[in-house]
Amino acid sequence: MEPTHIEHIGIAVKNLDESVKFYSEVLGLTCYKIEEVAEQKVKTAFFKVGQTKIELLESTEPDGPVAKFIEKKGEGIHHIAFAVKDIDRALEDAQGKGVRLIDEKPRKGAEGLDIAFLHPKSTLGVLTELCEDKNK
Ligand code: CMX
Repeated sequence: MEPTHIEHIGIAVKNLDESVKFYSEVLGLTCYKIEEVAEQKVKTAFFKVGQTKIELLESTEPDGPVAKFIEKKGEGIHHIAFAVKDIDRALEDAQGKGVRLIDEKPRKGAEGLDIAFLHPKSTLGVLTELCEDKNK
């Protein structure tokens, strides 16, 4: 699979505006984009730290994956996303090694990336995302 870097870290928050303040006013990072991903029932805010991004996630629906996560575990790290060169191959590879896939095929995520999730029950409890930037 050979990930090239951590593309982003997803952090589940209850209130996007309040959480953006912490990252901008305390850490001094710039929020360069707010984007709603309707399919995932989330509103996201992005910051860059080197080549890695921080993605804050607020649920837009009470039954969305982020709302369910916060209900069970509270606010905090929701997922880690690895950049890969060939996401189709990476998914095949993971499945071949017995990993349970959430997405059998890549789909479009925030920032126009092709993304797919691996189930946290087969990734040591950490929801793991694979991303490929096909615009590069
Ligand atoms: N990290 C670790 N464990 C998680 C988790 C997460 N982010 N989300 C859910 N789980 C765990 C739950 O705690 C639960 O564990 P237990 O059975 O031990 O209690 C188990 O997974 C099942 O959770 P659930 O609440 O019953 O939820 P579902 O099975 O309905 O869905 C999951 C879980 C991971 C398949 C679903 O949340 C999913 O498809 N996630 C991927 C999509 C997503 O998270 N999108 C939001 C971000 C999108 C973006 O970045 O743009």
